[in-house]
Amino acid sequence: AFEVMAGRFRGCMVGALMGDCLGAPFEGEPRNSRSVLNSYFKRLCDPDLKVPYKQYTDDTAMTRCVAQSLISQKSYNATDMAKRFVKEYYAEPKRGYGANVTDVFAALRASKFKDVYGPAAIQFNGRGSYGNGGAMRVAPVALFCCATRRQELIDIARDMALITHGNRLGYNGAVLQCLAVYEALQTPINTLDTVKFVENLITKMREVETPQEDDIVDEGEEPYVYVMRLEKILELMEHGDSVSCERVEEELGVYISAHMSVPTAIYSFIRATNPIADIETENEFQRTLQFAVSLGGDTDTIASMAGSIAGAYYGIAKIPENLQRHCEALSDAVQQADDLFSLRDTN
Ligand code: 8NA
Ligand code: MG
Ligand code: MG
Ligand code: MG
Repeated sequence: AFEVMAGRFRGCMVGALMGDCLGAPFEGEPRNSRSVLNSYFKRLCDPDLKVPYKQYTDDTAMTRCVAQSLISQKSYNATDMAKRFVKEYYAEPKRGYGANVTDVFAALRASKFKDVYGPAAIQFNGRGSYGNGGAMRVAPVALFCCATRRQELIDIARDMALITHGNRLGYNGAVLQCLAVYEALQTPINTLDTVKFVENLITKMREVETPQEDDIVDEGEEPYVYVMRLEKILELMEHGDSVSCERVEEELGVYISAHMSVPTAIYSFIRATNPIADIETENEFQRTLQFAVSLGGDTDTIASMAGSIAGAYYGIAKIPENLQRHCEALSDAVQQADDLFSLRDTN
C-alpha cells in the first residue's frame, strides 16, 4: 500500500507536468483534430525518437513553487509562497503567464510582501481575477494534505489561490480542482464510481459555495456556479461517448477562466475512463490528455489539471514512460512528489 500511494503522488505531479508540456503547443486553437493528436502522441511514444524537450509553461512554474514551499515550510506559509512566485516570475518571465497576474507579482515585489493578499484583491477594480491560475497550480496542496493528514485542504487551497486570485470563481475553482485531485488519490484503483465521484464533489462544493461574509456576491449573481457545472457533468455523462467537443465547450467551456476550465478538466478525466471514438490509445491516462487537448482553447492548463487528477488515480506505473521523458524537468516533478510523500514521516 505504501508503494501504491507513493506512485500516485508521482503520477499526480508528473501528470500535471505532462498535460502542461504536451498540451502547450496546441494552446489557443479552437479545436484539435483527434487524428493529428493520435500521430503527435504516437510519434512521441516512439522510444527511438530524440527531440528537444517540450517546455513547461506558467502552470508548471507555479506548481513547482507551491510544492517547494510546502516541502520546505512543512506548512502553508503565504509569504514564503508569494516570494517564490515572484522570484520565479522575474527569473523566467516568458513562461506564458496570464496577462494580468504579472501586475500582482510587480505589486508584491514593490510592497516587499507587506500584505500578501492585498495586490490580488485590487485586481479588476476590486473584483479579483477569475483566471484559472489558482487552480492550475493547486495539485501539491492535495498531496500535502494527504501526506500530513491535514483537515484544512479547503482553506489552504483557497488561501494559496488568494495570493493572486481574489475573485470567488478564481479561488473556488482552485478548491474544486484540489478536492478532485484529493478524491482521485483516495479512490482505490479499479473502484472508481464516476457518478459517486462527481456527487461527492457536488456535496463539498455546495458547502464551499455557500456565500461567506467576505465573499463578494452581487445581487442576482448565481452563487453556486461550480455545483451547477458539476451537475452538468452528470448530465453529459448520461450521453457517454456521443457528447461532441462543441457541446463540451458550450456547456463547460475551454477558456482561461477557472469556472470554464476546472469542470472541463474533471470531465476529461471521467470521459477518458472509457474508450473515446477516434482516440487511438488503450491507456486511460494518455486518453485523458489527448481528449483534453482535443477540446482546444486553454489546452495546457486543462490537460495539466486533468493530468494531475488522472495521474493521482492511475499512478505513475500506468503513465507511458516514453511520453514522460519528453517533458522538461521531469526528474524535479518526481523528486517533489517523493518529498511531499515523505512529509508523512514527519507527522
Ligand atoms: P490572470 O489573473 O491574468 O487571468 C487571466 C485572464 O483572465 C486575464 O488576463 C483576463 O483576460 C481574464 N480575467 C480574469 N479575471 C477577470 C475579471 N474579473 N474580469 C475580466 N477578465 C478577467 O492570469 P491566470 O494566472 O489566471 O492565467 C492563467 C492562464 O494564463 C493559464 O491558462 C496559463 O496557461 C496562461 N495562459 C497563457 C497564455 C499565453 O499565451 N501566454 C494563453 C492562455 C493562458
Ligand atoms: Mg500555461
Ligand atoms: Mg492571458
Ligand atoms: Mg493555459
